Amino acid sequence: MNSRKIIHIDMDAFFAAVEQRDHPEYRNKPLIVGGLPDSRGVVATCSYEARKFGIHSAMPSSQARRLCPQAIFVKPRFEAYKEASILIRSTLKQYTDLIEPASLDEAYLDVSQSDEFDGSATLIAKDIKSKITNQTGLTASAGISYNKFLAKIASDMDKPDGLFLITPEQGPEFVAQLAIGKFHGIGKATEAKMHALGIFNGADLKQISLLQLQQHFGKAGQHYYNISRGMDHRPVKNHRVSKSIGVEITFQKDLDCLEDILQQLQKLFTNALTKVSAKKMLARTITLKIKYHDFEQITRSRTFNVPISFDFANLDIIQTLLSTTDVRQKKVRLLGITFSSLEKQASFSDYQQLDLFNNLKT
Ligand code: TTP
Ligand code: MG
Repeated sequence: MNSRKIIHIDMDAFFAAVEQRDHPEYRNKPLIVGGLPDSRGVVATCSYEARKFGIHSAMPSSQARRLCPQAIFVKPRFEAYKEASILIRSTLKQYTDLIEPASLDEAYLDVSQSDEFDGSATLIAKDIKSKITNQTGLTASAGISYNKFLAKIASDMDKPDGLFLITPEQGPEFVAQLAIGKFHGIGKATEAKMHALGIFNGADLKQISLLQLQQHFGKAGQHYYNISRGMDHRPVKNHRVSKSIGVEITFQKDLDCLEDILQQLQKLFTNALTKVSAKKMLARTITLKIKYHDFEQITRSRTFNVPISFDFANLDIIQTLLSTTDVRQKKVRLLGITFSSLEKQASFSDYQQLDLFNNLKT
């Protein structure tokens, strides 16, 4: 079997690195981004200079200050991180379409089909790293391996500014010595459960039968069985954002009554907009599609300056769109409503980590 070539890119001390880039006075200093120490806030992340003091993400900021009184504390500037993240993603897109963003500061790439650098994933990763640094002024670490599980672990091995390869030959041995708490996807609760079962590293995990793993861990059992052998078949999935979302309906009997047509279109409007909002998207363009009984097909669009919402006077919009069609003269076989010019509803909705800031009092 030909093995895949997966690269995992993870930015170094991401929020803190953006702050140090934008504020030279913070460079080479212990810097903490998150809640301020006199609030009940927590550390979102900290510079590598601060990590030497034992400070890490999710630690109460007050504790961080005790560990390092001279540390500089700053509040997060999410828009700046989002901007950097967009720039990083556009850089990654220059290498392959098969990119799976995992958070604002990390992504998987499948470069199995890439023939750049004679197909060397390590050289591609090196090039990605230097391009990211040129374009954003930030450093990234890259992990290279034959699956996502190992690529993710590899990107953590040589941080910051790291480059680490785990080959198919090294994979199983690498996993065998790895402490169970270092397995990505095994959280604190599962780690404790594994310890109670006498599982402390990959080699211990490999000793447990698939059946037993399934009994103890349910559906995840198969995944644990696989990763203890250095195997992970999950594909790199690019959540390609659809350019449009719509619904259409073909009638058994052609419509010739304007009232019926209006009623159908209002229903389609609601159904299509429900789909848009279920995807946590907003749309500014609406397109009406009509296929007449003679199979002639037309579309009519309108774009608004603001997102189209359920409160919109949809009947007015529909009537405007219909006004330059032949619905009064010709019978209608199919109607469709599509929304486009889509954007994400909330700029950070894909970013669950930020829950940590819920109790941020400043
Ligand atoms: P990470 O990649 O986990 O951390 P990092 O980039 O700061 O440091 P490194 O990868 O070099 O170890 O997370 C990316 C960003 O996500 C981080 O800069 C801040 C944010 N974050 C939180 O807000 N809360 C958290 O608990 C974690 C882990 C990260
Ligand atoms: Mg990171």
